Amino acid sequence: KGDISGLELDLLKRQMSAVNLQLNLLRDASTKLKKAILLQNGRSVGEKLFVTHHRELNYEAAKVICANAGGSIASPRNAAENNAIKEIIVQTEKVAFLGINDLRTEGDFRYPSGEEIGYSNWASKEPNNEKGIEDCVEMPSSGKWNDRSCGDKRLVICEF
Ligand code: GMH
Ligand code: CA
Repeated sequence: KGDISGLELDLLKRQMSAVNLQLNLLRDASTKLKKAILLQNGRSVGEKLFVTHHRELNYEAAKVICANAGGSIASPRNAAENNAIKEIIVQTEKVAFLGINDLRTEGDFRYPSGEEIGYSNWASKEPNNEKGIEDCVEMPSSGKWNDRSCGDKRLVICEF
């Protein structure tokens, strides 16, 4: 009792190689899917995948679209992620919304989760909260951020 018999060891080995085979098939399938998605709709950076829905919607609608798809609105956490989003914007020739906003407290920009932002890439003189109604953030082809009204319609880019 406690020792593994030769038969049990044999069974375990066969099970391990079956699992390895399935793992390889899964890896191949996921690599293929990723290539197909990236071709027209997105960019990958590190573990993150940024994918556009190709439509322009207000912030709330964009948030719902991304959440329903199992993701969230694109929120760059570093220069590499910012650049990946910028590339989608250049490719689609549209201006996108980021998930970052100061809806809760004016001037205190946060991720949709409520966490404080640890990276920013504001255009010069931004955020300016023009007319006192700019609580969302848009990214044009420069990759630089501008605060903008959440009611405006911008390209939806989600992150997964
Ligand atoms: C003002 C000016 C512009 C700036 C816009 C923008 C609106 O109109 O300061 O230069 O681009 O605001 O911040 O969101
Ligand atoms: Ca602004």
